[in-house]
Amino acid sequence: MVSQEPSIVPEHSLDRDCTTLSRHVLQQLQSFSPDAQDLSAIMNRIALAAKLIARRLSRAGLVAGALGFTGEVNVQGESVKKMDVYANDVFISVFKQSGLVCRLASEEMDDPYYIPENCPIGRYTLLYDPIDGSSNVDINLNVGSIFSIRQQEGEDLDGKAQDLLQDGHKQIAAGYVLYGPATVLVYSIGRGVHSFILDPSLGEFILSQENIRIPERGPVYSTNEGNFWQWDEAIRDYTRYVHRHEGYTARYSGALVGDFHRILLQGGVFLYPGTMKKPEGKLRLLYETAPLAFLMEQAGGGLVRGRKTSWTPFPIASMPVPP
Ligand code: AHM
Ligand code: MG
Repeated sequence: MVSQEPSIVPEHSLDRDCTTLSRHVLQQLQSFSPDAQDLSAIMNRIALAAKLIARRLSRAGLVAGALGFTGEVNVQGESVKKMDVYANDVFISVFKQSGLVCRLASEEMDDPYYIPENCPIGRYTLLYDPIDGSSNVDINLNVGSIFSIRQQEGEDLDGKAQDLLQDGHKQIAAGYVLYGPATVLVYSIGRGVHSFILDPSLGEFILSQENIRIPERGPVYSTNEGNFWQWDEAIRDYTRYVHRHEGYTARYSGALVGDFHRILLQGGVFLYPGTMKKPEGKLRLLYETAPLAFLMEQAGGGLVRGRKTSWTPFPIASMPVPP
């Protein structure tokens, strides 16, 4: 019998309405108010930064001076890579032209970067990790960018941006970009978590999944077990438990965004407990943990700071703990 099915499937099937990121933000806010337009424009700028970084990453091995270290050490005490600097500058330059963001603070800068000409109109601050998982850059493995948007509180007259040291619930939006086989942008403005895929032929992020919910259970635990003997006993017990029971598997890429993305979609837990060198853990609250926690809570998961102060906050979801 001859099949009646069409033999050619259109590249963008017509039952898909190709929702772009900026349109989605406006739909979410159900408004064309100035605030909604601002947020939509900010997301658009983040998308532009993501496209520029994705383009650089895709050719980095062919471009002189794109890979390797700069020889500098950043405020976190870590060696800076050339891609860290490039990506950091990309975010600054796309927001310089935006008129919307007055301050940017990033993992790679000692102090916040002010754009004075934007400050009278743009009361938003962007916090970001320009390249998360930098150790993966030189070997063409997945990396990410993480971002968080906060509204400026107070006048910040001393230029110290103290208002940023506030509760993560004050974030008005957060998200990340995963540079993998596809470039994926995941964001939330406090109304669910949504993911977009960059279609390079269109140069647009197109909606791929709306209202993502983390599965209630998942097999993956994601942590750097090379630090096992530096952890608190309670964390070691937890790890022994998953070793001894069936149904769990370890996955760790060395780039938080990639590991988090897997857990968001498939369930599981990510841990970065404190170590001897970093008793508070390695993850940075403003640029990494708070934005990802915002997303995780929006997706129905949770996070735990731990019972001891030496544990870093880490997103946790859907894994049973030892009895
Ligand atoms: P980075 O943003 O400076 O690259 O550091 C953060 C990264 C996370 O992406 C990842 O989870 C962790 O550091 C990996 O650290 P380690 O190599 O100690 O396992
Ligand atoms: Mg990082």
